[in-house]
Amino acid sequence: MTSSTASTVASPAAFSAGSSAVPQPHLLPLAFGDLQGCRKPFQQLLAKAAPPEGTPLWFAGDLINRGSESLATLRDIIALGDRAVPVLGNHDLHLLSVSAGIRKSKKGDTIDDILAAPDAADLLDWVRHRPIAHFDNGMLMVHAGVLPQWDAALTMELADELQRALRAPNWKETLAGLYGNEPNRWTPGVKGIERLRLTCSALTRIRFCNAEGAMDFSSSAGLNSAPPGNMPWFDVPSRKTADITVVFGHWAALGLTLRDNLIGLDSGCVWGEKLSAVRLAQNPAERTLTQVDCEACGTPGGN
Ligand SMILES: [Mn+2]
Repeated sequence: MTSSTASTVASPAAFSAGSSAVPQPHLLPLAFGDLQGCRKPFQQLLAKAAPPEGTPLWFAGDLINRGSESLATLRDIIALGDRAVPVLGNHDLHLLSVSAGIRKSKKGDTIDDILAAPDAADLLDWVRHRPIAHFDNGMLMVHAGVLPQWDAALTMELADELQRALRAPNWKETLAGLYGNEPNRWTPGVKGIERLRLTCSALTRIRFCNAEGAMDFSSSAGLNSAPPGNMPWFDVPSRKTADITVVFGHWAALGLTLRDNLIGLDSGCVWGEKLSAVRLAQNPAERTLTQVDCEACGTPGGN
């Protein structure tokens, strides 16, 4: 699984390789935390990190919502072409659900500019066709987390089932069936919409679960707020993804979390804290962190 790319330094040719829309797979990806429509911090962070031209740019989901520039941020990501590798987060799915009449817009949502755009149908179509999980070179990226019984292969298999269902003609019916907290634990025999809902809950919503991997959604606060008998999903003993590096966002109250096999990127930009990006070297010692301060991006009082 290990390749020489972990120590590859951008060659001079990478800087003159032509269009920035052409991904250069030999370059280490640069992974961003939840943008949530915070366009200026994103642009500042991209300029500060200054990745070589063609560097794959990974996004841990929740590209939009709650920040002040959802539409412009979404357009920025789409304009990156194949360089951009986003996975879907709960806010991205919420956008699709509101557009489809499955859910109502909530106080604090900032997705109206997307829904009212003249090309809204194209934008929403782009969002709906993004992956739920991405695995490359020993790095697994999901928005929220994974269940302890899932290894990388099973995670990708389940994510693929969900993304195929969201691309099928009856996608609205699927999307409407993804909401709810049950089932909250993995059983290999779970089928149909319950299987898709479980996959969606884990990959886009999980924070805490118990030692058996039963998810508890009652707390979205920090590590000290674990419901009784629960722990962060990544601290479950014998978690089957412990031998790879899991890259995720979603958990702003957790803050930036860097371990050898874990990269938690949501450092609360939309809450006025920081936006983070990490260069995804396989060797933890070669990873580099870049951050910018965020201010006046979120709209905690609603819109
Ligand atoms: Mn989220």
